[in-house]
Amino acid sequence: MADQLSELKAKDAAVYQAILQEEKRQQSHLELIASENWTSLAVRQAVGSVMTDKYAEGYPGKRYYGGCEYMDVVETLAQDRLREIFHAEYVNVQPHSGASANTAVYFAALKHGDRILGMDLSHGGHLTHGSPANLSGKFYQVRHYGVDRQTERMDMDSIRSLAKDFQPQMIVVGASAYPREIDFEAFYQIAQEVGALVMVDMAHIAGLVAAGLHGSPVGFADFVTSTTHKTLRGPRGGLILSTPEWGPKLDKSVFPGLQGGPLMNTIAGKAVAFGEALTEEFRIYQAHVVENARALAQGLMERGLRLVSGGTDNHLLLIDVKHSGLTGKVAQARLARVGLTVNKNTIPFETEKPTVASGIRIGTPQITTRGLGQNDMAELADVIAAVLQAPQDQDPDPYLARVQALAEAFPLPGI
Ligand code: DSN
Repeated sequence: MADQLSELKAKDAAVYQAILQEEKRQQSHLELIASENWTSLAVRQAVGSVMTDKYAEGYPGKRYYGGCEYMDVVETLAQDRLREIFHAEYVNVQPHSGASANTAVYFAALKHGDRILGMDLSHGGHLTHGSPANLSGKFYQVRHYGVDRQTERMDMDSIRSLAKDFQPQMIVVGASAYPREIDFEAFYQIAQEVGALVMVDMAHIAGLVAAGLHGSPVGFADFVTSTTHKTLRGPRGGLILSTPEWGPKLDKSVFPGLQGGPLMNTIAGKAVAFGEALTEEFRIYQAHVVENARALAQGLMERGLRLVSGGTDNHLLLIDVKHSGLTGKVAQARLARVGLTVNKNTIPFETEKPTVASGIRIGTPQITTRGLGQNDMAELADVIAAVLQAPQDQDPDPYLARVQALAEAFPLPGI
């Protein structure tokens, strides 16, 4: 990478140094943030290209600027590939982020003051699913469903009762810290019973869905949104899938409703990533993501850690570190000292502030992109369990050395 940045090095040493340091940090640490991944060099080259210089407000064939012929080429490629991956009829690749995609759907389908039913943030939901801190919680009346206290899984009967009582205009499905498979068909049936629309935000699991390793929401939702940079392994951004009748409203809601010029360099990167997602190699990669998550979960539980819901069906696990006498904040800091990057996370029926939290969330997408396999999960589980269960004054160096050995054995591809 340093070779490719010679101009930046000469012109802006401060930014160059920060990029180089970040690259070194990513190389030397194992990134276990469940929502992160490592894009291919081809994706990063598209994102870093001259496509960033062009205004292209509008959509392919209907732009407000001249000179958009190659913008149309990349956006059409991104759209066609996205349609093929998820078998969707309507697609929009312009949302700058998952939050923008969700907001665009709300603006297309709801009126100010309508009712939405979404998953509670502390049970694994997302800010844009009706948190009072987010626009979705300010513009709409919100009620939240959570997981069952015993099973720590979604209980469809209690969600049905809640929906019948609240009569939402929209049910929002999807999560950012839920380790179990989501039953989209059951949500769709509930929505049919109460006359609600369904929006599935599949940001975390989009790569698994693309690979057929998690049930698809397409066919069981009026709208499907996602980010492009998590399991899907594309550049940072968002997307929307829907049915053709919603197309005109969604197009207008994204542009000019919510955004101006699309980020055409990012859309070029999305096109490349969507092309990658159509390959057999990608399907095998996703299978390894899930296998690694299961192996890591198993290894951690065997070493005495408590996992929310007792395991995982997808790419992430949620560890209840309160059970080991820690807070999420302390656990995150301890793991950082040995080169493991995780995030503190609230767990169902949380008793701490979100800035402290009782859990940590761990995901396998990025380490799987590096090539770590199931055998390495035993080593990783051993280090994580030892660091979380050791006394406060433990010496981190032996564990740091073990993490560094793994990081060196599996360098990030494409640097
Ligand atoms: N912030 C993302 C995550 O970490 O899951 C969700 O948007």
